[in-house]
This record gives sequence, structure tokens and C-alpha cells, in this order.
Amino acid sequence: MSISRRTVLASGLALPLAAPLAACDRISAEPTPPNVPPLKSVAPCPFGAAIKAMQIDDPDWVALARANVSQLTPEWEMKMEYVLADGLDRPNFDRSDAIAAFAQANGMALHGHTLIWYSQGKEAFAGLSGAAFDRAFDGYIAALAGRYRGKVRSWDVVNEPILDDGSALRDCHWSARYGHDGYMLRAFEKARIADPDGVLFLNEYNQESVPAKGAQFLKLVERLLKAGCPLQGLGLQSHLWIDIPDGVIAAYMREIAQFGLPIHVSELDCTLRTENPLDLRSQADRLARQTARVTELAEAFTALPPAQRFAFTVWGLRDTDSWYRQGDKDDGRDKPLPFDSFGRPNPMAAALAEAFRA
Ligand code: 9MR
Repeated sequence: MSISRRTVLASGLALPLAAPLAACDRISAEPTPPNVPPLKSVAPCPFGAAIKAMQIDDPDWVALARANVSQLTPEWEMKMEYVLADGLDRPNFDRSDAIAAFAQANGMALHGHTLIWYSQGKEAFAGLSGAAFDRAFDGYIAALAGRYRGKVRSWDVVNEPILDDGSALRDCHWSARYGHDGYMLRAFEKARIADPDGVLFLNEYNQESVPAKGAQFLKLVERLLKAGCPLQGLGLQSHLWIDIPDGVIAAYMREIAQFGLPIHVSELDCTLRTENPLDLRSQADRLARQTARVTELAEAFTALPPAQRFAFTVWGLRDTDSWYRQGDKDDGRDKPLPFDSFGRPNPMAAALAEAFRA
């Protein structure tokens, strides 16, 4: 892709859409939605979705989640950008508490996201150095992971440590103090102490779709394990797009499975947008390609040994819930998620159900 996925993921910039897609989900010419069983009833593991606290007050979202979902990941209100918005001394846990209470009340598991991320905490940690920095780093993990001990099943301890082209690890305020592997080792150790029972994950995007990045991730996992890191699970975000070549995702799943660790497909969505201004493919063609990519991922996941199928999470339920469909980024047409804006199954939901049952 000529605009890097990093740019898209980090900045929230929409992929430029040159050719209008044929239909949006509010147009009556939309084909009849497929009949799809509740996804949690066919998934070979907990079926998860991202949640924002405001969705708890949306009865349509709640009904869709209750029917389909058995696990939740806070989409942003458990991140430093929310928790530390008022500074290190005044952490905000109100919304993550509300999400945890909702999960518990509805018998859903909770996956914590995310303790340490290169893109977060720069402002809150600015001006700290030496022992003060260490106290804040360790204290943050102890406070957040400790607060939800026994309430979360698992944590993304470190998120997105690798550069988009896979050439190296990212430089960030954490690596500047502890070194590239060092900040991860420290984060995992502190998380282990704060929550001895939560399954601790390293989470990354494009490892299943960009071979150089996947290779860098595998090397990193090997190093961390060798260094005695209490890393227990591997998070494949799976922000897919329609032109990922055939076979790449399945081949990577076979490679990463060799560690024998639990695997979490942690943030699945698949945008229909492309960057080519001359791309005149129809909506139907794009949806067929999306189905192929999602099917490949879900089949490869389903083929894992049962103990490695930790969870399968979509990064939102309805298209309009997606980060691709917010504010300026919204083209009104993308269908990156399993349900349309009315909560009716999209082809993606049918593809998931089919692949899980295969
Ligand atoms: O979908 C999330 C969006 O609502 C947030 O504004 C953004 C920044 O916190 O993060 C988005 O989720 C990202 C996730 O936390 C990590 N992987 C990439 C996801 C999509 O950008």
C-alpha cells in the first residue's frame, strides 16, 4: 500500500477513496441480509467485540452484543489517553469500570487493552525522568492491572512495538528509557505482579498481512521468551484489507502457531477502501474479496489446536461503530464489520459463521 497502514492506523486518516462504492447500507437496493446464527454460538472460542462506554446506553447495540458476543475489549477508555487525560495523579477509571460492570452483568469475559503503547502517555510522562519515570511506569501498570485483577481474563500488555515496514522496533518514550526489548520486559514483569492470573499478550497489526512485519514479530517473541518474559499469548489484530494476497494470512497463522501459545484475533475488521484512484471495482466485487480474506483468517484460526484458540474479536459490531466510519474519516459506504448500521448481518458475518463451522 502506498499510504502506509501505520499512517492510517496511527493518525486515523481515511484511506483515500477515489471510486465511489456502489451502494451504502441505507439504500433499499441492498441485497437481503444473510441468515446467520449468533456468532458466539458457532465460534470455536469466546467471540469478542470492541466496546465504547456510550454503547452501553444504546439498546440496539446491547441487544446485538448480547446475542453475538461473549467477550469485550474496551476500544479506547482503558488506554492512557483516557485514563491519564487529567494527569498521572488523577486517573479516570469511570468508563472502564462501567464497561467491566456491563461485562460482568452480562456474563461476558473482559480483555484489557492496553497497558503500554508507543502512541500513548507522552504528555502524561513528559518532564519525568530517572526514578520518577520508573515509579510512574510501574505505578500505572500496578494501578490499572491491579484494579481489574480477577475481572479481566487477559491483557494486551504491549501494543504495536514494530515499525510498519517490519525493519525494526519503534523508537518511543518507553524505549528511550528502557531500551527496545527492555520496556516490554519491564511491562510484562510488572503486569505479572499486578495480575498473576490474567493471560498476558503482545498485540500487533499487519503481522498476518505484511510478511516482513510478521517475521520481525516472530523474532521478537522468540527473544522475549528466551529472556524469561512472562508473555503468554499472541494478539493478531487483523485489520485486514481486500487486496492482501491469497494464502499470506493462513501461512502466517501456521508459523505463529509453532510457539504453542494462545492466539487472539484481537481487532478484526476489513475495509473495502483502496488507495488506487483508478480502482473502479464494484461494491459486490469488494465484498467478495473481503469474504475471501475473512474466510481465510477464520479458517486458519479454527484449524489451530483448541488450546491455542484464545478468542476471536471484531473491532466493532456495526459498520457505523467502526473507527473507519467516524468523523472526517467516514465515507458513508465502507462495510468493515460483521453487521450493517441496522444490526443486520453483513456478508462478513456469514463468512465468519461458515468458516467457524467448517
Ligand atoms: O478504534 C480505536 C479508536 O476509537 C481510537 O480513537 C484509537 C486511538 O485510541 O484507537 C483505535 O483502536 C486501535 C487499537 O487500540 C489498536 N490497534 C489499532 C486500532 C485502530 O486504530
